[in-house]
Amino acid sequence: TPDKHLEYSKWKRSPYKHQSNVICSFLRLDLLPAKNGEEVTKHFLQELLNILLAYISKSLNRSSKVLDFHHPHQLKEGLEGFSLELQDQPDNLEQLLVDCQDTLKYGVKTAHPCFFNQLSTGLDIIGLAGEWVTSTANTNIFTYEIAPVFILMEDIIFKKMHSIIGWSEKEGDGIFCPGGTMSNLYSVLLARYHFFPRVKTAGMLALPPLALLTSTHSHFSIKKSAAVLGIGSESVFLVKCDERGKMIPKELESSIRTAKSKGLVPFYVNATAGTTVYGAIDPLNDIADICERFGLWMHVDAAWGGGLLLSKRHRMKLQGIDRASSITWNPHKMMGVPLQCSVILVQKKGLLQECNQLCAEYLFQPDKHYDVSYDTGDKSIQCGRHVDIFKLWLMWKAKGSEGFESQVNHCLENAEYLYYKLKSRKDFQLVFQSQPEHSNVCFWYLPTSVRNMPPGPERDRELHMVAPKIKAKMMEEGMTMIGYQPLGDKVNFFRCVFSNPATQKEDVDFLLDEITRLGRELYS
Ligand code: ABU
Repeated sequence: TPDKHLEYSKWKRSPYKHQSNVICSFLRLDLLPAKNGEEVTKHFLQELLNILLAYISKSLNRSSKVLDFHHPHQLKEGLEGFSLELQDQPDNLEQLLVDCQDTLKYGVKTAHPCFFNQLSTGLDIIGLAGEWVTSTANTNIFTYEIAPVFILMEDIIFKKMHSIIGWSEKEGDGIFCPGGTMSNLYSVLLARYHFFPRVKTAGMLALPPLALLTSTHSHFSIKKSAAVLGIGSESVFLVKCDERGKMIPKELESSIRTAKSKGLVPFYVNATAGTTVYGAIDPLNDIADICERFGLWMHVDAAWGGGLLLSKRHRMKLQGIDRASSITWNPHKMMGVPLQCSVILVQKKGLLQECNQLCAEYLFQPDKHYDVSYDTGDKSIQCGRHVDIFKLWLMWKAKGSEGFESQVNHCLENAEYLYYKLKSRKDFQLVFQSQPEHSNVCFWYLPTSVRNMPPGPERDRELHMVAPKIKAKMMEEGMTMIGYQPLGDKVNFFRCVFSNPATQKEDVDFLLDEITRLGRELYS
């Protein structure tokens, strides 16, 4: 109404939170595509941008908290006017802005330099801009018809990645998927189709009893893939690792023989380049030799380790990756691309298409007026797909390959710094003594009481409780965040990972100071 638009000019003059009586009169229906909705839309989005900018600055401010922790029941009950409940009546635009602000307030600032909890950390501003552009374009990436630029960008990025891996120009294909688990699922699906193409139409009846091999330290998604694909998680043979978490090639050979002796048909080996907890990289060339000898599909789960390929200093750790039949690589981890951004790369051209295509006639019409090989959506097991390429492409433009290289090197330097710090301390113990290959550093904090105990089950029981107790207090206070887990015969230990370019050595020092402070408070 004209009155409302008069009021809008008042709103425009000062921040929305002091003008609630004015902005309260605007609702979603005042935004575009409403007639004359441009001004309200512009103002609403500008206010949102202010909220986002304030959040980004706060996330990068070391004196602000990483999180303002509340238990699920507290958030469900509602906090200071922040209610998750939905009503029949629409809320006004001011309330929506406050909801956006509160959503960020009670979330976790994963961009904070002291957030060490996950493999995906940080917030790349160019990547964020890319995600905004992508959301504004709001298209699907199944056909060239509706995503011409994005489809070509995918093609360019795949070629870049193939060449970094060392595949020839004639080789290589790929598809973006929602996360590393899905990328790994594709690898099992493709391997099975490669050896048993009848499975696509005849299903499980076309298959002998199959076996997959992966290491005890590998990601759970390999077992999950076997379960999802009807192969069964019991058909996954877990190959023993050395004390650093690397698959032992001799053990792989013996597991293959064991599977065969049980009447199973091994067809797939997953080698991990960057295990989730230790960051271990399996001996890829040795595994490739074994796969060649036994005629098996070799997949490399480089979800975490793929980023190392961009560093001249570290890429040799992945020697042999070019021999893989398929590779998972998550740019949303080490390369710092905003979530989500994950690919499955396949050496054999055309296999993705053959394995997954169903030629839906309403989408993939063969008689379109352009080169329909660019309608890449039928390579996917999904129909609708989010555009994950643009933020990666834009970041690559902004940094160049060299920018990614220095980012990766910086993260590994932080890991090295933490490793040497821990080595010199009596109140910390490294889980394994050798320098980590990736940016994972695993360690125990040893309160004096535990340090004074002789090795044995009683000490282990005590030590097992240290990390969860410290983590609980750490989350309540909110100044930093780090993960912990048990692994094999090792009781709960901390895992620190570096993928945030904003993290500096002073943040590493702060983490150790915090663990020590909290530990002393809990165990004094
Ligand atoms: N495997 C997905 C990532 C796990 C992590 O951030 O620790």
